[in-house]
Amino acid sequence: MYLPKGIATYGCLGILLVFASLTPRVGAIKCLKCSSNDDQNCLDYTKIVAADCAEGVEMCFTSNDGGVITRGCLQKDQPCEANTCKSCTGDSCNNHNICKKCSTDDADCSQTDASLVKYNEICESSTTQCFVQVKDKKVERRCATADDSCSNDTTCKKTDGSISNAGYFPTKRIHCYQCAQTDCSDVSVSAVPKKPCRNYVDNDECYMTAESATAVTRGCKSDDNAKCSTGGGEQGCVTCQTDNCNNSTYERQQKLKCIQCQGTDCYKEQAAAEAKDCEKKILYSDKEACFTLVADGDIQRSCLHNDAATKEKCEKAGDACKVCSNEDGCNRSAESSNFQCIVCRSDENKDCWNDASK
Ligand SMILES: *[C@@H]1O[C@H](CO)[C@@H](O)[C@H](O)[C@H]1NC(C)=O
Ligand SMILES: *[C@@H]1O[C@H](CO)[C@@H](O)[C@H](O)[C@H]1NC(C)=O
Ligand SMILES: *[C@H]1O[C@H](CO)[C@@H](O)[C@H](O)[C@H]1NC(C)=O
Ligand SMILES: CC(=O)N[C@H]1CO[C@H](CO)[C@@H](O)[C@@H]1O
Repeated sequence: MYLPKGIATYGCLGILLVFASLTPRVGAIKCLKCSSNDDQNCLDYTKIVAADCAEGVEMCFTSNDGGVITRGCLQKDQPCEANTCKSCTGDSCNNHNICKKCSTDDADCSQTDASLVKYNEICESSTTQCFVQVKDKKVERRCATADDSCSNDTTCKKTDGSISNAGYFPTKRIHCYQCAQTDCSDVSVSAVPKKPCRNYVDNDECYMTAESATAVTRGCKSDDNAKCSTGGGEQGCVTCQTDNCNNSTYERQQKLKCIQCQGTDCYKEQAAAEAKDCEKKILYSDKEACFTLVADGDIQRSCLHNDAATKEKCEKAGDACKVCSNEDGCNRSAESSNFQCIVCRSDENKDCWNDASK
């Protein structure tokens, strides 16, 4: 058969090229290649597509540099130290799962969501689960081991997927303002941290206590050395059960409105809409309250904290002073005047004219 020289040469080259692309190149493998520095997907191997390594490369690696995760082809002389790097043989073998790791000694493991990159840890394999648990009231996070098992899913979780042990844990735990002394005076002004409590216990509460406007302490009842650990029993301690509820200033504006009246018209039932603001500022530990006091042939309805003398009078009056805090104008119900008539006759008793008390 006759072929022009040129065609024969190109034909041969074409066959060679086809041949080369069909046979695997000796020693070249595919690895996952990425860095979490420029692609967060690198933390999740399922989102990374493997790519060819250069000729001669036989291993892949996943490395951790201060939380920055890098996956790639391990060059011949490239170091891969056991504590920060995992190497492996086989296509796409560097599909290690990534979890958060921090210990019970690190308060931030309990008090933050552990989202900081420094907590990233490379697990043994793609199927290694993430683990988070409460241990001695503190949180621990890491890659799970075969021995880890959870008996209570509130305080222990073993989960699939990358970074699946991040987030506040247990999910439902109270957050409180936590601070002491001057920077603690007004949480709306200074950047007072509001965060989960250091310890995790059931039915925890936030507290606030203060010796003065500049000596305020806020925290969690469960804190080691908490100033208020019994829940309001101690002098000046106020506790509460909702997130960041311990936010009061030393003195605060009252919110409750009270009926405020005195004299004859004050006996009858009052309209709740007539309730007025209680203007005096009260201490953080004072409970807002309205009162109705019937004594000495007079009636007074007002705010309990308006002045110290009235409060004292109300306390001394016992049942004659009714205190309430449940709603605006709660001190509105009718009171019987219960007045007594003085009975006398001036023809029998001269004093009856102008000094009837005798
Ligand atoms: C699980 O732990 C929570 C939180 O400590 C606790 O309230 C609950 O009673 C525990 N449940 C069981 C079944 O032990
Ligand atoms: C204090 O917390 C309550 C809710 O618990 C909220 O309604 C109020 O605005 C907060 N006050 C300040 C000063 O943060
Ligand atoms: C105030 O009014 C409420 C509702 O009318 C009543 O239940 C309560 O006993 C009254 N208390 C005072 C202090 O007047
Ligand atoms: C909303 C609010 O102030 N909640 C509580 C915060 O803490 C103070 C003092 O500890 C309580 O008096 C408040 O009820």
